[in-house]
Amino acid sequence: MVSRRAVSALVFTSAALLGFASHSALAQGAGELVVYCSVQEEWCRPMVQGFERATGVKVSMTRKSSGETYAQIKAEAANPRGDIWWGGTGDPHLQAAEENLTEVYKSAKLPELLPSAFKQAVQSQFKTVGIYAGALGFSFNKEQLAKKKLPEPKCWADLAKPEYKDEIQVADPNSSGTAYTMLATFVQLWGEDKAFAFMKAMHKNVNQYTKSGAAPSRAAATGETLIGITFLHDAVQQAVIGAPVQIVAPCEGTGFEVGSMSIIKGAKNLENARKWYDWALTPEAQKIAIAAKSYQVPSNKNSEVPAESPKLGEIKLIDYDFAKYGSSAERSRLLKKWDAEVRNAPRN
Ligand code: S7P
Repeated sequence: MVSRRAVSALVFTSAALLGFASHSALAQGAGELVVYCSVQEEWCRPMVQGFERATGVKVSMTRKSSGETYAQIKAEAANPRGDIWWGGTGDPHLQAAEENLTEVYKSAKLPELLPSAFKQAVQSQFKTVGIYAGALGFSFNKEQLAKKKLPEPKCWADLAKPEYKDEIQVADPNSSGTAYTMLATFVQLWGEDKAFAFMKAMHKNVNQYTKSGAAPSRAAATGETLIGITFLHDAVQQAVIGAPVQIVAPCEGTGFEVGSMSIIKGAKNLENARKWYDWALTPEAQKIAIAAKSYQVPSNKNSEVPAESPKLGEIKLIDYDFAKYGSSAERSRLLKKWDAEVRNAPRN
């Protein structure tokens, strides 16, 4: 037989344990954040450290390319694991917004943003927002070019010429936001038929479709490939560290990205996701890019623009239609068509 004293001691201990458990669960809930980061790892890490220092929140971060992160958020929709998706090209963020995979949030920081970043928020009914911008282009290794006695490529059209056989690297637009920006840029520059004919011709010159969008600029820097198609700021990063690369804003004009951020629908740490969102739009947080050698143009009007950033005002930019090319139907259709007609086309 169990005594009354033993029973009440048991009840007290269980209550205390329960109280402790729920307290630590609460403390955990108040103190954590899961970030899906789609810029380069070198920038993701100091952002995490900066936020942890500023707020005391414990962050776990995973780095993946834009298209991959979009696919992961979609796959996890029934049981979201991430809280905030920070960085990566705007099109897949817009697609996620349309598919209701991300949360509405109107940060008090919105009035401080450049028009293109604010427009991204309005366009998505405040489910995403611009955090930086950058133009697309390519870079080539000057030493390799001289060694191979090849002419300098200056235009997109040059990249389909037979003299550059096996000399070009670009990412796969399924995984990479950069490469999807390229695909959508060609369609907007020339119309769909001509764009696909061009990509099929250029396919013969592509030595590798990488997973990550910035990888081809690193490969051009080391001479692993002659030409790498990337955002210009990714090529600048290589030039700044002394790589023998020439950076080209193509003569026909080019597309650009509004790199974006979204809170994931069903985020378990919603308050901390909002904290990150507000903080990431401040000039203090955006300045972290400079130390990380990331030369996008930051979205807060008061942020310092790195001296190394490509001057977007001096580049011939197309009027990129983010609403159309970030729409679920169009992005899915174009990727499917690219797989069927370009990726699997013969290379000889
Ligand atoms: O390196 C920075 C950057 O170019 O990477 C992002 C990019 O989408 C991530 O790489 P993927 O192309 O592999 O998706 C850009 O948003 C960003 O400017």
